Amino acid sequence: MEEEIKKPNKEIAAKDLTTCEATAQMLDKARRDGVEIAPHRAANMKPCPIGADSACCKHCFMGPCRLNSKDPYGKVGICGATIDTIMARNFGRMVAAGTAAHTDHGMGMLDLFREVVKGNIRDYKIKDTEKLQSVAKSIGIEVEGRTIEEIAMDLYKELERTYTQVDGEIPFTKRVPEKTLETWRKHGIVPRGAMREIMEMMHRTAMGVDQHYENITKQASRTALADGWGGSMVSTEISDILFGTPSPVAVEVNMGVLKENEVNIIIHGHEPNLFESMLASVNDPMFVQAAKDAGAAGINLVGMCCSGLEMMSRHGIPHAGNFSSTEAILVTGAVDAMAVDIQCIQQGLSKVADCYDTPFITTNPRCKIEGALHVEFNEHDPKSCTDEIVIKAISRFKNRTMPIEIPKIVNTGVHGFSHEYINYMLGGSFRASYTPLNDNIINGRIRGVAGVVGCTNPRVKQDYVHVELVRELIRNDVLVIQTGCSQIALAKAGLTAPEAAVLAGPGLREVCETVGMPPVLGMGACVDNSRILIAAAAMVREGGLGESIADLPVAGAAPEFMSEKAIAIGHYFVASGVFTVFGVTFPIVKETKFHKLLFEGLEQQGLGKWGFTPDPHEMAKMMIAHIDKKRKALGIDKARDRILVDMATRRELDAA
Ligand code: MSK
Repeated sequence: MEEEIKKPNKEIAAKDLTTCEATAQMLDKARRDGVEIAPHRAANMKPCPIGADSACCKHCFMGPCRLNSKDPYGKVGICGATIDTIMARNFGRMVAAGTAAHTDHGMGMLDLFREVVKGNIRDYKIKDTEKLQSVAKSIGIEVEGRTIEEIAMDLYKELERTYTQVDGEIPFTKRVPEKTLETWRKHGIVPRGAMREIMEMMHRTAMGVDQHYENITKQASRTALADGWGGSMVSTEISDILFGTPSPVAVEVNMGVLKENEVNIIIHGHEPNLFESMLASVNDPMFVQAAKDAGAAGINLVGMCCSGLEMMSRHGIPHAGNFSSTEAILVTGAVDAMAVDIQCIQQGLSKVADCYDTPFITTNPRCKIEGALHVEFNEHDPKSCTDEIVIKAISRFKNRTMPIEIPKIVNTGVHGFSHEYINYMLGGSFRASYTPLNDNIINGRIRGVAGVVGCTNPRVKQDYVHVELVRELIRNDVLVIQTGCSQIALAKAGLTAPEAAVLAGPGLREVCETVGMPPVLGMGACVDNSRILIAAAAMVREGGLGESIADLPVAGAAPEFMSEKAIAIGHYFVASGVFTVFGVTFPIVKETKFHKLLFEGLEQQGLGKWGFTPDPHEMAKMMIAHIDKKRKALGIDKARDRILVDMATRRELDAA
């Protein structure tokens, strides 16, 4: 799909690289300052067309072998591997890498949980005991008459199986709708343990092992499910138990959250523990006084990317921007320290930070960057790291030499719609349930639900595809749920505010105005896509919308994806039964058997399927058509026709 990728052009104007005005302002400033950031690099780097199509193999050194995507069956690799084998192996390894990232993150959270429960770590504690009990109950752990510590230790032991189990089914398969689970069992794709699935995926894709694209894809599905219903879900649930389950909170988003007269500290990455401890350090009266002594009005802690999403949802901490703005924000000259942990940390940050005298600090032993200062974060003594970050930031503030230019743009929206809160919001505290959501889907006010998630990618205009797609979906009465950098794109566009209900179609607008919710519900970080799976399972359990996730009138999209993690997420949604559309590009050659399998065959097996288009309007059309197809299969398409007639009639009456 090479032709879809933007061709390099050194002269691309900032407004053509991003729809984020603040980032555009900083792109212009960076050019004036002679500093290069990712969108500039992207404009000067033509993607390898064979790699973009996944038509090359470098799994052994008889090659690397390059096949011709214009004539995919015209040649094979030196070992005889066909285009289908090569693409399926590459795809499987992307899924394994993405799954490894989420499961390693989740295992880190579980390690922390174990040490907290054992009393070996005292800086954190179990904050949400109600959630602890409900998660334990959901996987069959007895909670009645037992202490929190007893339940927590049992939960730890049970969830550890998510990673280490060598045979059997991972614990959260108990949450999967029965018919979906039956389909997985039939195809032999129920995950055993994440480590085993990732290991087997890597083995099977080594030279001379699995050379049937269908069999490789099966293992890719099993591996991806070990992420969505395993590593990612454990991460979300344990983070909620330790740090609190999010509930709606008004949050300021965009670069205007930086304050010229305060010490600005940015935390970027994915794990919530570093950020939670930063919060404690910046509120330490000793540091507040030190900042004042340095001439600052205070210390301003803000988040970016998914670390930021974790903290905005739980604490209302301001969020400065998504992935494609992480270098650009340093160009403001106002960042007194940027500390990072893991994932989506661009190496280029180190050089840009250096240009603006900003301390750039890595904190995690799994992520060191040449040129960055490393201050290791250790949960047994978290403050020694976070205090040092604050000291460095105050010192930089005191010695600021760089001219400061902060884009004066701030958008306010409501975020923090956890599965638990949606349940409560719709059903009320006495009858918390998904019944009103299902009823409104059945009666047609809400046409369906779309998960719009994922990264931004400098190969396309930042935020544009996310925002256009979501506008089109809500205009067509599709309720949108969000995570990751996409959520920040929509927050900057003002669509996460309840007032955005006016942009929705008549049915969705009515529901939003009745409940007081925005038409776009932000659910958290990219690891929190597991909340969407839990919500989908709850919709099936509630009844009236079929028996499996594949029956639901729902669809998913990652319109500007860039990460292997996104491929893993996309594939666990597909394997769970969801039609999932990606933008930018897709690592596959059309008119091949592997393409047919991903884009059609998996659906025929009772799973979901992949879709691709870089165009947001086409993407919306594909998703809505799929939702309508599912409505028809459920026999609820007529209800929606009636709603539309009702509204037209109502409008005529209004006009009369
Ligand atoms: S941070 S994986 S750019 S969503 Fe989770 Fe954003 Fe994508 Fe990274």
